[in-house]
Amino acid sequence: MGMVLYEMAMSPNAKRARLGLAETGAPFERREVNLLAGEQKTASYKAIHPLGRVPTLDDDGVVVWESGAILLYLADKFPEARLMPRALAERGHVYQWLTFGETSIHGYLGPMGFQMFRRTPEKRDQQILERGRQRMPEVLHVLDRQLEGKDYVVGAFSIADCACAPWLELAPGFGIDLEPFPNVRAWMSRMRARPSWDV
Ligand SMILES: N[C@@H](CCC(=O)N[C@@H](CS)C(=O)NCC(=O)O)C(=O)O
Repeated sequence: MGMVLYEMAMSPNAKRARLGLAETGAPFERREVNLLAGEQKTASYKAIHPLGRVPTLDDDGVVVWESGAILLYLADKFPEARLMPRALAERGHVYQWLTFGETSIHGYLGPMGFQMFRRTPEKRDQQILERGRQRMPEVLHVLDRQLEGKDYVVGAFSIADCACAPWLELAPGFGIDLEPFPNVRAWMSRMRARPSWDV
């Protein structure tokens, strides 16, 4: 069977896993789960992801969900893809920024995305949108400082970049200005230029 990624093409969480997969160069099959049609809540899908979310990776019967866990799994499975540095100190930094992508970035942009994509404009919770717009500049400032003088989040490309970039691509559309963060903007351009970005 090989590797199968259950995803929805437009989902930024799925994109994290897809970026990692594409960076390995290994073949994988994509299976679209239509979240808008509720396919993630069917019994057959919940048999592989009990919370009914995307992404899920099925690697020949080894089922892993949570995009961060999928990225870590891929880094372990494909050491030659160099998605994870060898030195322990650098690995510690990858773990930190991977988690930062899941908590600080997704923590604000995820709920904003739900409002923007799953609610009609008049039903959007403005408090959630406002909180994200107020808090994200601090998160972006921290990331911008980290990227000073570096091509990627920890220096060399790693799964930390896969974890942080996909949600930030949506930030301007949510009313978050990236203009004050030149290092973030330059890094996003480098991410977009990688062949994996358009897979
Ligand atoms: N922490 C999870 C979050 C997964 C998640 O929430 N995915 C969204 C799509 S971006 C989803 O499947 N939502 C299901 C739904 O809206 O019913 C991960 O990183 O994999």
